[in-house]
Amino acid sequence: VSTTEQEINTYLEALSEEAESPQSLLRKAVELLGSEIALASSFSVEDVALIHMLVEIDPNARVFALDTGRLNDETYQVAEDIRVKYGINVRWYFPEKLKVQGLVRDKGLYSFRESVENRKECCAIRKVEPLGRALSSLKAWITGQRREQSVTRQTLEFVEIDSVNQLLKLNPIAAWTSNDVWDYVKRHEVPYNKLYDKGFTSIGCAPCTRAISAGEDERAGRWWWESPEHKECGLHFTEEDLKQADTGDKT
Ligand code: ADX
Ligand code: SF4
Repeated sequence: VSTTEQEINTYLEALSEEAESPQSLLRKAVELLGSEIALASSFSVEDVALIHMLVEIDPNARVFALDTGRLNDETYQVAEDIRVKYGINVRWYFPEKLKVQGLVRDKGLYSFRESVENRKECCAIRKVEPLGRALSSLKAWITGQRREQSVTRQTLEFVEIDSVNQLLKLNPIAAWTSNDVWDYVKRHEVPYNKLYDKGFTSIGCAPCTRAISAGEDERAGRWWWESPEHKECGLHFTEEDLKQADTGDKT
């Protein structure tokens, strides 16, 4: 599907008016876009809350997930609990096997620890390229990002244009706090990743995620060896980020 600029702008306008609650935005989005919109799920607590909202609106709502090959067992477990409880078919995307084979042959299994550049290379192969394939048949995608999560997300909009991937991006719970998310999940008894009970507050790949201590930032356990302004894996880059990376400002 090729989405024209005009079409994107029309949807942007229509959806921006519906952002007073996550549910109203999702309902309008599903009504307008049907199977051309999908939720990107890492099965974080934010994503499972959104899955619960989405299936209430449309039991056939589309959900996709990127399997980097380095996820925690607890993540597969909650993905399975959610699949069974809500009867959804999750579309899993995997990285190109030749790219992964080449990377680990040339640089080993933990190259991402050696530099920000190597870490971004691993994320590019294991997450960003598969994301491109997942988005190729869509006009919009939904994420569980929140403003509170990090310095890089403070100005997040409910509805924005993803200029890198040329489609719309919806962040229905951008304004929610961590408490809002947990209240929702507990109230509706939505299955969640058991790593949260062990001090994790943000969960990505197993070797790049650790639990945090009291007082630490929510995303402090992600790529903890890097400084906060680097902590995006490329899934949520803007064109501006890509330009800065080219000129060396970001790496
Ligand atoms: S990341 O960019 O640092 O990895 P984060 O874990 O905060 O992102 O997740 C933010 C949102 O990105 C999630 O709510 C989800 O919508 C999407 N996302 C992150 N990782 C994945 C994944 N492996 N598969 C699908 N969507 C993902
Ligand atoms: Fe690779 Fe770590 Fe990025 Fe996962 S989070 S894709 S293991 S660098």
